[in-house]
Amino acid sequence: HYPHLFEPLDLGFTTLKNRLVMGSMHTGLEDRFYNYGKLAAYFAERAKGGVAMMITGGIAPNREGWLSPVGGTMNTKADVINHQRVTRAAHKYDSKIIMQILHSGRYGYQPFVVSSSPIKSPISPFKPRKMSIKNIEQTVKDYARCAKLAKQAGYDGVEIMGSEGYLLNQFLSRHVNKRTDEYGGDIQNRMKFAVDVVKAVREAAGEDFIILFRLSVIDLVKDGNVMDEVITVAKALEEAGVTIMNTGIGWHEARIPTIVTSVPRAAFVDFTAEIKKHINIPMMAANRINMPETAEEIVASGQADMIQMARPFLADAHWVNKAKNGQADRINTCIACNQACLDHTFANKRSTCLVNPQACYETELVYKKTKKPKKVAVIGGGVAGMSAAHVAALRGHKVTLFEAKDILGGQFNYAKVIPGKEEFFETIRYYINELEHLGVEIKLNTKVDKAMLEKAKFHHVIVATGVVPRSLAGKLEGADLPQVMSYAELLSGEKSVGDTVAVIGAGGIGFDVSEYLTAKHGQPLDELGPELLKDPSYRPKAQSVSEWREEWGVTSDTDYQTEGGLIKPEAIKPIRQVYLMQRTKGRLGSGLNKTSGWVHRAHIKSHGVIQVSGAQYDKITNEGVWITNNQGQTQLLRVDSVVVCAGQESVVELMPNVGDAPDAQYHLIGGAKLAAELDAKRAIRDGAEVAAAI
Ligand code: FMN
Repeated sequence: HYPHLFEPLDLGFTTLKNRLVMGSMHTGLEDRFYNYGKLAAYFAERAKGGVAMMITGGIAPNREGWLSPVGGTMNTKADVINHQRVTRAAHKYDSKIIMQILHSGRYGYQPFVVSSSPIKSPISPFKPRKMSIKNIEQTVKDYARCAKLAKQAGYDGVEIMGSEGYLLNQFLSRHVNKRTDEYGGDIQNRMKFAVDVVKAVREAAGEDFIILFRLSVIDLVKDGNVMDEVITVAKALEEAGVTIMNTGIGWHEARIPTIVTSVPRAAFVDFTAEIKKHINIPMMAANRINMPETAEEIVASGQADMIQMARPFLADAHWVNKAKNGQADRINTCIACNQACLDHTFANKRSTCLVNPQACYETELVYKKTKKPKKVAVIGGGVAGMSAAHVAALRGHKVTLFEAKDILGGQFNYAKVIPGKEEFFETIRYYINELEHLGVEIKLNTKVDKAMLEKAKFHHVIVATGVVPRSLAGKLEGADLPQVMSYAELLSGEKSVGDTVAVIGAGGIGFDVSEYLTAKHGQPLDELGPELLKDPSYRPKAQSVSEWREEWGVTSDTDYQTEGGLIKPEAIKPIRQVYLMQRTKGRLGSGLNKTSGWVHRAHIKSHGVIQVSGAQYDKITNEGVWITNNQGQTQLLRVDSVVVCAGQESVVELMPNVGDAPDAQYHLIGGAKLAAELDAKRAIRDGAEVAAAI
């Protein structure tokens, strides 16, 4: 299986056992010494899973380079001892481990920040101090010392972070670097700092040490480098002593999405391939590569020598072995939602994974084999129920999963048909395969009642009956008209809409529905028909890379001469006129997730969605929706159809009443426990935690 991915790579002084690398992710565990045991367990699990090499989250070479106050360090003997726990764990299971050295420059969330020029970034509150030449020279030494200590700690190498708009990138590109001394001006000068760092690290750490450099192959910002400049830098870095070149895509402040789920798979690989043509060291592709077919294709076609995946290793620690054993359909695929990894990082919380709550909790959320298998009923085949059934069966319990509908997956079946959310299909596929593999008895089209449950004598009943969309019938005049529908009726293909649509409620689902209604690559569900939508193997087609680039304004010319690879985005003609409305005042979508919300807001803006906030809904008639707007005036929005996205309500009929004492133990999880906004992260974790404890 995947012969190119599993061909070893000889680096001269050492060999990588395959071409698969876990990319750098700051999880939050590296910032506190008392968490290094947990960090070691996290890496050990991935090493066991067969990965050839792993890269730690960014560690600052000095205090100025901290990403946040008191971030992870490698400055002292004590640091060396902490890090040894990590390197031993990786080596125990035959994986190489690399420490990333990341100096945040002006992206640091702390007052000591420095940069090439004293220009504040649009995404951070601190204005940097311009680095003096002495300061630069000292920082070069700090990198070298840090690398030397990393070697002492047992790391097989270091990765020097030169992309994503961090310090070295701030020198490499004119976007920030306005210097007139020998570190500014043309590309020879702008790359001097990065080249000096590599030389110093090579000298300090010796020849038998892997040096990766994460190079920004496309900056995606104004005044960013052109491809010729990127190639010049790549060649100079090779010359200076880099062992493997890694790919970085876009600055954090870029207004082009680079890792969210709507970015097509392998969307940037041709830029990596362009660099590879000009250098002689191995080149690694990165970003939004999450399944073995994609990875194999990249290496087989010669676009890159190695594949880095970051979040896919949070989602499934055993990705590599599963691919090797021909079990790709059992991989828990990264759906690039960011909800439990990057969103947590930005909230200063430990990273984990929406589809794998064990990630970074390896020592805390343990699925122990049971000595006393019990009869477990799980009611509801959404992700909460499937997660519970999966973990319970994994532990050896005898599990029956009941689902009232004829399809497993619950709300994820609606999510997967939203343009740009096709990856959600993979989670349903994963669970269905796992449940079958573990011998869970699945009863579709089965509406369970209390009598039936009592008769079957289960030891545990896990109620995961989920939610129903909140209806406005009886609360808003006209809400029962035929052109008014719930998001579920729309996204299951049961009902269709006209050319003008009002969406009531601008939470996550209201945004999703607005995107579905306006995106030109969306599939018309009413044409597909409910039958296909009920087929769990139906995978909606994702946007192509070229369509996506045109929409966002990213060049398709790998030898691009436009700064940062930006081009003018296409002018979008929305396929429908949509009004997206909310009752509260203020900006729409302010409650969306930090790292993906801006992408959704940008979509509805570019697709001409009319945003209405502070609306009071008066009535719906055949003419449209009557509202009182935030100036107190009555207004008619003339629309053909209305989609209600006004939240959901828990379905809890099957929970016993307080005071009843049924034989079985009952547990309530997921949306059935708390409807609020749909929260798959909590649903999956609830399911896993309950099942881990029975
Ligand atoms: N990249 C770095 O170079 N250094 C970091 O410290 C770093 N921290 C990250 C933390 C989290 C929680 C995530 C999700 C990503 C981080 N990244 C970091 C970016 C990843 O290395 C990678 O480029 C990105 O996740 C896209 O690749 P993927 O689709 O394979 O996940």
